[in-house]
Amino acid sequence: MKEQLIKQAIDILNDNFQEGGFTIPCKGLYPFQWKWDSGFIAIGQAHYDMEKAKTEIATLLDAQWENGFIPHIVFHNESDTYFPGADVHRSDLSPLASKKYKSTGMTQPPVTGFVLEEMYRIAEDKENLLKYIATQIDKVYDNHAYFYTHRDVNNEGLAFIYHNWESGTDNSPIWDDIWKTMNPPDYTFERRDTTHVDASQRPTKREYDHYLNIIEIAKEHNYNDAKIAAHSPFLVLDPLFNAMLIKSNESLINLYRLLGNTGKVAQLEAWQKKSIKGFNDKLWDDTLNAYVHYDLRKDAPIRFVTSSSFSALYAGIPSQERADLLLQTMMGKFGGEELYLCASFDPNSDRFDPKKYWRGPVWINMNWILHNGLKRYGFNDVAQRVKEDSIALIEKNGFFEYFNPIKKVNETENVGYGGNNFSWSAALLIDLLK
Ligand code: 9YW
Repeated sequence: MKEQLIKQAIDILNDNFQEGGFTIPCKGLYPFQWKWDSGFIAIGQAHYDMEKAKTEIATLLDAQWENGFIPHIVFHNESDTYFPGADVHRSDLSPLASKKYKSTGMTQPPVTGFVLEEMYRIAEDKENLLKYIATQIDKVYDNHAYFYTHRDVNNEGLAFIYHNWESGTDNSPIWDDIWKTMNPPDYTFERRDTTHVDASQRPTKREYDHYLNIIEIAKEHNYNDAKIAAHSPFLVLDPLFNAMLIKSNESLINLYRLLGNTGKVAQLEAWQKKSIKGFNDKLWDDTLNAYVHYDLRKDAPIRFVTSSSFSALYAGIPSQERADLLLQTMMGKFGGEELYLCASFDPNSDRFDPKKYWRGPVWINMNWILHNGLKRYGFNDVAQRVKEDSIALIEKNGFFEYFNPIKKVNETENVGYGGNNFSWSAALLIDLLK
């Protein structure tokens, strides 16, 4: 069983690998290179073809902007199966954008630092991999410097996101109250995602109007961060995004030490200290016993529990005492026997929808983060359950993009949703099974 699943996963990744030296997340649905997908994909590739993993990350980092920014999509080709494409995003409006690649002007969770460390963990020839890391690591450092210089408006060690697509959790109910503060035009455009995937599993047209409206505002300001911070209707501190930054800081510190190149370590340690404090001070909710999102526009927390709330475990952010509380919240709300771990949104909330994208389904990349986070704090039984649930969902339904967390429904129907033969589901399953 295990060997068969790994073989299938490798076939999917090889099939999604493109000539330009990157891997698409999913045929038809997502035909370009996505930032955090590439990171997770490289972890899977590292197990069977380290050269491919190296190429994947090098290609992504090659699209870095002059200010250290790394975009969320790199448009390597002219595919028209995806909307909104390069002609909507118009990275050329920024004077700092890559001259070599068209891209978006927004980013995604900064996973690349810890991905390099994961590749090092997996590598058999560690010396050879360190040589490669030496050629890439400063670009990741520059990306972190970008976040601390241009995205930390309150100087509290936390980077803002200005678009829901930057969070990676596109249509989470977390954003619903922000949409109520906006009134975007009823844009005319042709969606492509709903030609690949059942519309009931994707965001609505009205949600897309909001997504496009924020892009238009950012474009009016030529993707200038200070202006975006002043004018974007969406300005959020996201616990997942910042946990990935903190985990990646830790990895950069470890890797620079391994390289014997410690010139940047003091700065990384200073950022790290400030970020961990900022995260615990600002994002912890004493009533919910969980980390939550924070709306910088309203200057108020967004008080819902999501799978992002638990990602802090992976970055070692909570004290053991707080981690215990977090685990209780997770098991109390998400961990019932009738559910697979881990739903993306609080299953007890009336905003929960087990079929709709980031409003409830289980995602394999989140499960991978949670599995590793739970292990870090010694919560081995729950970590094991997250792993077994991930394997069971894929075995039963296939390598889908997301899955219905309700066990009963899984017994009678196929409840893998979104794109099939999905790259990060394949890549991270390989890592979980190894
Ligand atoms: C979109 C590629 C991306 C992921 C995101 C996910 C989805 C794309 O797919 O967004 O057009 O909505 O939400 O996290 O990187 O897999």
